[in-house]
Amino acid sequence: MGARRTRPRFLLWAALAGLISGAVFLAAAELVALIAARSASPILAVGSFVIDIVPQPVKEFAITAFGAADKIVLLGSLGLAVAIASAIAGILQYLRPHLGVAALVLAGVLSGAAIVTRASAEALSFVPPLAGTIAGSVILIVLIRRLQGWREDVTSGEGAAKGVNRRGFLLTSAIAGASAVIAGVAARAVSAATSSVDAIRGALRIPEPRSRVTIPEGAELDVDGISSLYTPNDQFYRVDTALTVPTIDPATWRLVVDGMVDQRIELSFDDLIGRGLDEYSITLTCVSNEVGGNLVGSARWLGVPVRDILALAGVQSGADMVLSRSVDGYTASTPLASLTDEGTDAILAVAMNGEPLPLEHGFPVRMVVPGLYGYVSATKWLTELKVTTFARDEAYWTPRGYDAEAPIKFSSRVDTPKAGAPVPAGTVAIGGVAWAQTVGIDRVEVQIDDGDWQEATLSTAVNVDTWVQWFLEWEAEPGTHYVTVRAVNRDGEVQEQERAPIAPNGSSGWQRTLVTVTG
Ligand SMILES: Nc1nc2c(c(=O)[nH]1)N[C@H]1C(S)=C(S)[C@@H](COP(=O)(O)O)O[C@H]1N2
Ligand SMILES: [Mo]
Repeated sequence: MGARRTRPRFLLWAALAGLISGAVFLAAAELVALIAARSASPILAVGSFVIDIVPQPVKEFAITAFGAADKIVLLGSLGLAVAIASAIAGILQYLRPHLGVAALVLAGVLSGAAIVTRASAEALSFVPPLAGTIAGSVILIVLIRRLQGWREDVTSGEGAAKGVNRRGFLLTSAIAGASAVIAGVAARAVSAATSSVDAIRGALRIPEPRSRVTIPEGAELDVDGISSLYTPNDQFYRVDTALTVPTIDPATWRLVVDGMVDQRIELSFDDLIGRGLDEYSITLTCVSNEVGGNLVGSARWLGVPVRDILALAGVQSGADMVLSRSVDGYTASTPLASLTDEGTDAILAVAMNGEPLPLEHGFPVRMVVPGLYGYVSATKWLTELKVTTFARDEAYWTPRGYDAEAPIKFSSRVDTPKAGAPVPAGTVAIGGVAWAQTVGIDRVEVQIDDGDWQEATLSTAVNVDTWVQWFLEWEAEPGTHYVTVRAVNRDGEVQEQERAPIAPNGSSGWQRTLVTVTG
């Protein structure tokens, strides 16, 4: 075999060496992160960075196409990109010594920059990417040296019999590769399992509220296929930019109220719940909810009015906005009036449907504001309320294509029959939910094909901030039929018919479903 013909094969081995060095880089960083700085995982930091910089239409597409799996898809793509880049680094190092190491150093610097600029950065956050860079580079240098030795053995014809370099390369590759996979996976698993916040949450006892929401007779209809009045926590939609769920110990949690206030204050979790909790029933809606979509859910929350907490600090005149901030750096801009008006139940919530907030839904404290889309009001893992002005401060989504202020557009949804699920002819219940937070639903109307609008039966409203259920009995005849639904709110306004996309301030339009009735 001549030197030229062996080359492609060695390039492949070099790519493998690169891949293994990349794996060692990540595994070493994860291991060191366990000790030095839990939040400083290069792959997660780069993932979070990508989430923050991807253009708004791409993000929208990801939420629509992958739903709750969007983060897994992101991590998978990132893993693939890292694998390709590592393989290239291996080939570079083989062709031009130092070039591959330079690529790893660059990866270390870039991921290090992503880590130390995150809101959750700690003093030692630079250590894990540094450790990864060193470990990855050492392995890359050793493996490529062995590989070059192997190639010389082959081309010179000497040593080939002994095969020292070949065996050395293969053995080092196998050991380094296997150790990296085992150590990397174990470090992640340990990190997840020992984030003791799960256990702390399990042991946390939230005091009984001073008041409970009265659920009136008839608040929940007995019709198959309609969303329940309250959405179980494990079925509640989740939307956020957090690649991994922030873990906050309530014992160390602090809420800072600052900005345009008479005095900056800091509250502990006990300070907050010690003020006394009340129960609130509020339907949350995401601006990304399409007509007929499921990014909306209802819960009973225990919380403290935001206005009471703001009053402790003393809001100064001239302020018109509260910028709420999450531990992960996320921010929302809420009009001051939506928080302070006596008529609105804007709260700092600590419990959801009878248990402490689930970690994914903002444990230990989040905001919930009736009538405003989640992105401008419902900050999870809350750490700061900054009293300010719209002129001075901007929230996370504002430079990313969404309005700074965004009241919920009232809407209605068909839950049953489901589009694409044929129903037998005869009496069919058409039903769903409708919401008009802060105003209330007056009625829901249904149109079959081009027929007259018929008024649906409503459940008894718990309050104006909670969705109502609705249904209409229909004598369905065989064939295909269009079912259209619209709501009328208690101000007498009819739901907007004209379709609008979710950006910049929420979708609108009447939901129209095609129902197949079998004979
Ligand atoms: N920290 C943080 N809070 C956040 C978000 C976020 O990305 N980060 N997303 C907001 C958006 S867009 C919505 S719709 C609601 C969703 O709350 P849920 O996930 O509990 O349903 O949370 C809001 N609070
Ligand atoms: Mo949202």
